[in-house]
Amino acid sequence: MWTRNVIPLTLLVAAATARSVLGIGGLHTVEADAYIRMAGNKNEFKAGEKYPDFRAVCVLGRFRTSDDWEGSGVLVAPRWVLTAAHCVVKKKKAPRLAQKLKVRFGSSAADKSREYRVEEIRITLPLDAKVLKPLLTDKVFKNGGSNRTDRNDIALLKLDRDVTGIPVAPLFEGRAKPGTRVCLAGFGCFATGRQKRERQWKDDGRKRAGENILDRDGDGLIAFDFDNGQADRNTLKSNRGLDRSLSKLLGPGKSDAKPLPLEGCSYSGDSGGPVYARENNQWRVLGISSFGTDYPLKGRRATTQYGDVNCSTRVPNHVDWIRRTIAGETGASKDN
Ligand SMILES: [Ca+2]
Repeated sequence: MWTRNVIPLTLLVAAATARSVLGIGGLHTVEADAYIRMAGNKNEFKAGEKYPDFRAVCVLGRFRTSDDWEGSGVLVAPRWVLTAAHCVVKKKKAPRLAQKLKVRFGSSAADKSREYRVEEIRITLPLDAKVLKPLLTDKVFKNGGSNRTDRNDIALLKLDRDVTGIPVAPLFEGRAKPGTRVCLAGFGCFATGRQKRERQWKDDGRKRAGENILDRDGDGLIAFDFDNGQADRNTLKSNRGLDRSLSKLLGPGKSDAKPLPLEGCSYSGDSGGPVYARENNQWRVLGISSFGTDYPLKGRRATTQYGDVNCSTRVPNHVDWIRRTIAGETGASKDN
């Protein structure tokens, strides 16, 4: 999975065009459908202590064609979806908010049965070209040399009516502990860490989920890497090869090279989707998938490979803004 628009998670690809392609990355040693079953909370993946309830995860786009969608999101109040700003800001010339967006809940982007119209888009920063251009151009989301990685890649979408029958996802409020298990979900493409080439990716609009170990609870970003057990792919063990500014944002720390059974990372199309962690005995949204780095950190972009680092906007930094916006007490940018 990855964010469609942001690089997969920003580093992943940036995509200014509607879809850059990666999606959830999974282990090549695991049956690929397990990631779909996990997102559907089927059988052993039942929502509870071990897995979040993934029904709150939605896909976002205009849906003029089956391919016409921009990223993922998560329901955080009956009428509000949290997503990534890069999924809703168009970057041609003067940046502007995307129009005519809809969200769909369910297991597939093609399923129209639970579709809601987006009535308003709110972002944390004023919609000013001077601010947004550096913030949301490809460079922001590019792997490697960018020193402009942002930490405000977050947006709220107000829907045309309340979503019923789907529990809202609670927000993470405190500090998360590196080493803790996280779960992530999105509608992005699927590829294993061995499928570098785009033609090998499965872009079927299905919802997938994966798990990982949080490596950093950093300065506005959280991060984990995509492991396969090989020490040389354990990028966050020492931040080796990471862009210096990103390394600074994430801070020092450790990382284990051992993957979890359903190790996953976000890719294109997963942008805006949630990263859940446990707090007060609840699964809560700790991160919103924003960008990713590409392994090797220098060289070709936009691949899903073991060693990639996933970065998500740190939700606890924005909890006050989220609550104020939902309560209607903010003067932030509105959809126009
Ligand atoms: Ca690792």
